[in-house]
Amino acid sequence: MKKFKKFVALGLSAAMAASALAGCSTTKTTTTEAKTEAKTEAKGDAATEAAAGETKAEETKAAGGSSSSDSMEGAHVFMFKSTGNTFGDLMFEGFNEYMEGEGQKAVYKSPAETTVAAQVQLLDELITQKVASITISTNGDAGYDEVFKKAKEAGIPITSIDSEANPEYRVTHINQAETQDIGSYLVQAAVLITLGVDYPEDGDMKAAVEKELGSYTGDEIKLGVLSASIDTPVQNSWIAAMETELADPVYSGKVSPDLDKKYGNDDLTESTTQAQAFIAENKVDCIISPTTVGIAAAGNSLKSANSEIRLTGLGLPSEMQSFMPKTAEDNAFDYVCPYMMLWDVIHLGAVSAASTLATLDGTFDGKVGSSFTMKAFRDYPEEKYEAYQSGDGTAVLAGTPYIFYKGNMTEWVGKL
Ligand code: RAM
Repeated sequence: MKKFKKFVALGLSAAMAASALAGCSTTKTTTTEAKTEAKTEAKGDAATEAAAGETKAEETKAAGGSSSSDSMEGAHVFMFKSTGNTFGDLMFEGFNEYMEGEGQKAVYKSPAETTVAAQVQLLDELITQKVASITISTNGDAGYDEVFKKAKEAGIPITSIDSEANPEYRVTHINQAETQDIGSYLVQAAVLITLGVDYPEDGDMKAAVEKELGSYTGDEIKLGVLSASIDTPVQNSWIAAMETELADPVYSGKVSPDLDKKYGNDDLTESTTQAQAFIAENKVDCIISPTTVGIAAAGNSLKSANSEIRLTGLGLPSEMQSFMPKTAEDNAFDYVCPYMMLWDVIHLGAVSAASTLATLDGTFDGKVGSSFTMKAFRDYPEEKYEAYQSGDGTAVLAGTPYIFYKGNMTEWVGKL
């Protein structure tokens, strides 16, 4: 019964998102693709470094009709972990569109470096400039208390998205999809890919894993993880969920419960170095990269090295198209990444905008049971979101993971 529900959830969400994303701006997609090609198609080290250098130079960027010199007073700030990350850009696209629709001004502000210190410094400046709200994906669990306290005292609400902020200071956390689902699906996909099994048409990867491992007598399968930073809350929660999945007796003696973990700090150059280390050591069968930067860097490295190591994780179809099958006729195993997953990043950003506006008008306080209504957004109808207990704080669930594989890549490449 549970499996059936999961299959339906995956199927429904893919269909929903396909229609929901039909209205994506083509201009944005073209820019994203061009940037991606420049980054991921960079063959030699020099070219890769040049692309990464460009990203670093891009200190902060303001969008939504404002420039960095404009007044920040009254603006709704969206802060990602660092600049140069399409995932962050797409979340902001949704955030900005929803805010603009409500006559509000949104500003994208992210540090060049993926560190707590760099975010704290920016936050401090923005609070002084009297911004209206802060929506943040954090680079770590600790180190924000002082600056978050300053925001609280100034009456500036903090909402976290993607990577959690301290429950004591945030109104709520906008959770992209169930953490355990993401961790479980990633492990299941990595095992099936290692065994050369296509994404099952019925969507039930766990049943396929049970069947395949039941008759598996080969060497113990070893999985690697190429993550963001060692401190990033969201990636660490997914890694913990992967370890929970691996503790299921179905994997016992067949798949190692120990993940070989490396960290590329969501930086193209560092992620490439770590992917190359996996190739040189040749100890893992499949790399799981739960970051869009890491998976694209690993795709490029594995493809260039013609490595036998396979890849899956959380990726943007537009950034992964050179490393994945394109049509149902393709042999998925001719490519380094036969299938992977993500969720509707643009819609996710819009949910956080709706949450923030409801907080500011006093109708949502982030406590368990408190709710807000998000107006119709693109092809999504109006929807109510309710806060639930999550760790020591609360969260709001924005979506579910979708699988990208040879059967639907063509459709997704232009959308996300
Ligand atoms: C990266 C970021 C982000 C993560 C996605 C999947 O862009 O690390 O935190 O959620 O990938």
